[in-house]
Amino acid sequence: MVQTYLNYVGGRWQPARSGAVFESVDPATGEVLGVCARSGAEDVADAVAAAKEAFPKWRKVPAPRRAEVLFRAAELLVRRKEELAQLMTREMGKVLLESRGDVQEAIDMTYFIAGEGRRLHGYTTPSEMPHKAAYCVRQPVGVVGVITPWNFPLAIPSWKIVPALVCGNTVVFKPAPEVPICAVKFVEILEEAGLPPGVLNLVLGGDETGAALVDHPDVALISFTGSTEVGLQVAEKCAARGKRVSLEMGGKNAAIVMDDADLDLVADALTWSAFGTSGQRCTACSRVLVHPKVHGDVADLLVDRARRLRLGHGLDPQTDMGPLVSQAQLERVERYVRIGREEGAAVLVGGERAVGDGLERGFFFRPTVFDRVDPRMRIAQEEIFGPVTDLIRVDSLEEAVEVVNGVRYGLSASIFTRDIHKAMRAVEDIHTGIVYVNHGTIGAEVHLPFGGTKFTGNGHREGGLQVLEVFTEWKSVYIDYSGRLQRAQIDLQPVSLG
Ligand code: UN1
Repeated sequence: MVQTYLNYVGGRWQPARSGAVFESVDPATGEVLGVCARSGAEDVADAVAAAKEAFPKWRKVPAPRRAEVLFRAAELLVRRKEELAQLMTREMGKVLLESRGDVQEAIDMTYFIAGEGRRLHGYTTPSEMPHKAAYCVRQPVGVVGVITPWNFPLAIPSWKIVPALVCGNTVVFKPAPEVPICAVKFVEILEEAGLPPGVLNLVLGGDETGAALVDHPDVALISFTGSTEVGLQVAEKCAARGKRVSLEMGGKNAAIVMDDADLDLVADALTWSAFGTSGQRCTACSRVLVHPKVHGDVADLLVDRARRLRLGHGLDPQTDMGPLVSQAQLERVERYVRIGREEGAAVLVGGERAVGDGLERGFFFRPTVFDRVDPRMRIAQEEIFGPVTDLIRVDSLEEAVEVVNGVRYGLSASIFTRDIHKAMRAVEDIHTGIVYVNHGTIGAEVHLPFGGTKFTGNGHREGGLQVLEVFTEWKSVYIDYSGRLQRAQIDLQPVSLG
C-alpha cells in the first residue's frame, strides 16, 4: 500500500483541490515511495492566504518565544535523525552517511538560528540633535515563499525556513518534486514542535506550483535555491512584481593543485568533492587545475579512486556512490559527456551509465574524469551537476587563479599547497563566496555565510548571521523628547560648552 502525502495549509493536511497527484520514486530502484498532492495555483492561493492571516499574530510573538518552538524542532530532528536519513537516501539517492550529514546540517542550522531569538540585534546610535534617541530594529518581511532543490532535502529548507520563522515571517514552502516526503517530515516536525497553524504551509508540486508562488501578490519575498536558468526567471518575475528575492544558483567550482601539494590528501579530498552526492552539489568540484609537474600523478590517483568507488543503493553500507536523482538528471550528464568528447576532451574513466547487478533499474552514472580539458570548453564552463570532473593544466598560480575566475559562477574554490604564500595569494585573488585551503570544495558550515559571486547568486548569503539580512527589513526609530521642533540637518546648534 503506497502512502499518500498531502499539503499542509492553515494547520490542516489536505489534498490538492483538483485531486491531482504525482509520485515520489526511489532513484536507485524506481520503487514508488509515495503519492503526493500536485498543487495548482488555487492551492498556492489557499496556502498564501493562511500565511497572510497568521502573520500579524506570529510577528507579535516575542522572538525568544518563537525560538523555543525551533529549539524543540531541533531536538526532534536529533531524535529522528536516523529515520530521516534513511528516508532521504531512499527518496533522493545519496548514501546514508551523507544523508545523516544532511540531517545534521539541518540540526546545526536550527540550533544556531534559534539562538538568534535572543539576539536579533539592532543598534542604538546618537542622534545629531540633543534630547533625541535613535535606534534601529529588525522587522519581518511578511509572507515568504521558499523554493528548494532536491539535493539537500532537509538542510536547504532549514537554511531558509528556520531563519524566516525566527525573524517573525510566515512561510509557504514549495520543495522540489523529487523529495516531497522529506519535506512533509520536516513540516511535521515543526508542527509537532508547536508552530501555530498558518505560520508554515506546505504546497507539494512541480514548476507550475513554484510559478504560482512567485506570481502571488501577497508573497513579499522569494527565497530560491536551484539552477541559474530558473533563478534568473524567478528574479525577473520578482522584479516586475516588486518582490524581494534571494537566489542561490549554480557553481563551477575548481580546486587548484600546486606541485608541492600532498597528493594523498588531494586524492581523498577531490574524490569526495567531485563524486560525493554523485556530484550533485552546487559546491561539487568539477574542475581540477593541475600543475604540469603533478598532472600525471593526480590523474592516476583520481582515476584509481573513481574506479574503486562502489555504486549501489545508498542504504547498502558497501555503497560509496548512489544514483543520480532522476532520468532527467541522467540525460543531462550523458549530454555533457557527449559534448566533452565532441570538444576533444579525453575520458580517462567512466563516461557512461552504470549497468549490471541491477544498477540499470536506477539512474546510475559512472564517476567520470575528463583530461585535456581547455578552460574555454563547455564542460569547463557550464554546471553539469553530476559525477564528472575535468583536469585542466595550469602552469602557474597566476594562470590557475585566472582559470578559477574565468567562469560565470563564483561559489567555492580551493587550493592545495604547502606554501603559505601561494595559499594566501589564492585566497586573496579568487573571486568566489567560499575558499578552502588544503580541503576540497564542499563542506561549508552553517555559521558562516554561504553563497557566491556573479551568476551564483544575487548578493545575498544564507547561513551565518548574514541570513538575517534576507529575512528582515530595518526600521529606524527616532524619539524626540526635547519638547520642540528640531529639524535634522537644519537646526544645527553650535558646539559650545558655555
Ligand atoms: C548545495 O550543494 O546546494 O558545502 C549545498 C556543502 C554543503 C552544502 C551544499 N554543506 O557542500
